[in-house]
Amino acid sequence: MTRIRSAEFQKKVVSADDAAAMIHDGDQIGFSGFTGSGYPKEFPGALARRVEEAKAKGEQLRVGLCTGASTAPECDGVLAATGGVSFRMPYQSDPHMRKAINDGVTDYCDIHLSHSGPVVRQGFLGPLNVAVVEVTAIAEDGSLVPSSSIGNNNVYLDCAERVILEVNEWQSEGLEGMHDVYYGTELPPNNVPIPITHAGQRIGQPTLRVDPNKVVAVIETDHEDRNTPFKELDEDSKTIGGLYVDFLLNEVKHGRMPKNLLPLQSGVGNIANAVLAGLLASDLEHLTSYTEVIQDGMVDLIDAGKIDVASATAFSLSPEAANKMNDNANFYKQHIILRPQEISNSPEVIRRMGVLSCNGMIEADIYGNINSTHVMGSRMQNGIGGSGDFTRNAYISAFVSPSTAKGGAISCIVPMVSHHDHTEHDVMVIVTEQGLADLRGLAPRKRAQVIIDKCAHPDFKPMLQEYVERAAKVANSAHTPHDLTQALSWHARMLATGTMKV
Ligand code: 0RQ
Repeated sequence: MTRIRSAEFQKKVVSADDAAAMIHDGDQIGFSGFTGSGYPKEFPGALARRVEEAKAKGEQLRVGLCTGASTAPECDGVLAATGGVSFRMPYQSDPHMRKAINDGVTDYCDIHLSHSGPVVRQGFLGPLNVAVVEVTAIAEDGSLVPSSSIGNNNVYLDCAERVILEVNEWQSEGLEGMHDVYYGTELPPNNVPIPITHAGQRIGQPTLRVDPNKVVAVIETDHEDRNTPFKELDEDSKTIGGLYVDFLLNEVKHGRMPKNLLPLQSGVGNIANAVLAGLLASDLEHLTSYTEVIQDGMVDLIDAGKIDVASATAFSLSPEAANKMNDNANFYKQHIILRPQEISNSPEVIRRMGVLSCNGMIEADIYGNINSTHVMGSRMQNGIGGSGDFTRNAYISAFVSPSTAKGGAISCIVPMVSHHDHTEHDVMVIVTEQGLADLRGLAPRKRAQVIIDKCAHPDFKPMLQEYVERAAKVANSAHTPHDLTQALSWHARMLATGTMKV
């Protein structure tokens, strides 16, 4: 295969089944993969078959599954469906994996993406037995050309005792040169500043390193990334996108930001994509992005000449945009840099550059606390992902969501969030299709009124208003008034009255 340009690695080519046979019960495995791109395509299915065979014989084969972020049905899905995943970190969005986590079959360690590489390096998760990493090619000197995501691959390749590579011919060879892999991070006390001051700055090398002696298997494949299509933008998403862009333009007008804004971070999903569509419709130019994922809206902005450079760790593209990327990778690599996630999500770099963060949420409370992860406080949806890395360190941190969920049955604005991911101290702006609440400089009681007035759905405003007034009386207008009997029972009461149908 021409993609394996090193004779030493050509000798290690085996089938996925043979590679899966090298896995032992209890192995902790570091997989490549981030938001549906760059995950191994053949190995997980082969390992899932082995788990099923072991179960049929009454034996146990269970492994830990560490990644960059979410993968795809062919990776998270097939493995979780067997019940063979004992541990998962740091972000997932697969229905089988979600079920395994919520059924208590899989222990899920939901940590910030910027922490996920370092905790492995620091040894906090024990030894990493195996790394399974997809690459675009293996160069003559044995260095690895990364594929459509980098994620934690640099860490897993460095730390694993054994390495299995998947060389994927579907990935464009034009990706070579798009990546910037930084090997300057050290553990405290030897860590030094990450020298990035501009989204377009390259500070590392285009390839990943691996000790060839650790490579026990190389698998060949020609399989596309998951590439979920985006939904057609609905009116609410367009309204939210428009409100956020108007807010940014107003910041420029008041001299709080340059004309080309500051580097943009955009979360995953359809609303985040709608925000990017709002930017496309604006007159803004020479924008930059320092984010985690490049989604369709970002590619459109590059095509329109509106974004000069976008830095991320992965693609998360529709099938059409993925094909366009593959066909034109040589063009896009002039505008896109993919980095390890400990760099794309580095709090230090995000704070230094003044990144503008914009992420989705499950619910916000009237004081500005955000729940990004748990439906009804208990059921894990996806995970915190990179939202905390960006929110805590952003120049302006925003959350976007429709004001209601489940066809209008649930208010996404509540008296007290049922799970805390981002506290009121970190959240500056909340946007729903009803309006935008700018919380900067506001004390809690003022924040409550602004959030109810601007963001709550009219169906739920009276209940929330009544709550605020009752809380003020019960708590004698204390700093952050709550009536705990009402606040803590809000979700349960909604369920009981049938207003919520979760
Ligand atoms: O459930 O699929 O069963 O219908 O939650 O909601 O509306 O599809 O929203 O795709 O925009 O995701 C916070 C999950 C939003 C996402 C979250 C139910 C709703 C639906 C999903 P169904 P939608 P989105 C960078 C940043 C954390 C990670 C992050 C996320 C399901 O944005 O994972 O930001 N964020 N990373 O019906 C009960 C409510 C609800 C509710 C929604 N109030 N109560 N159910 N739902 N609101 C990227 C990375 O980190 C990789």
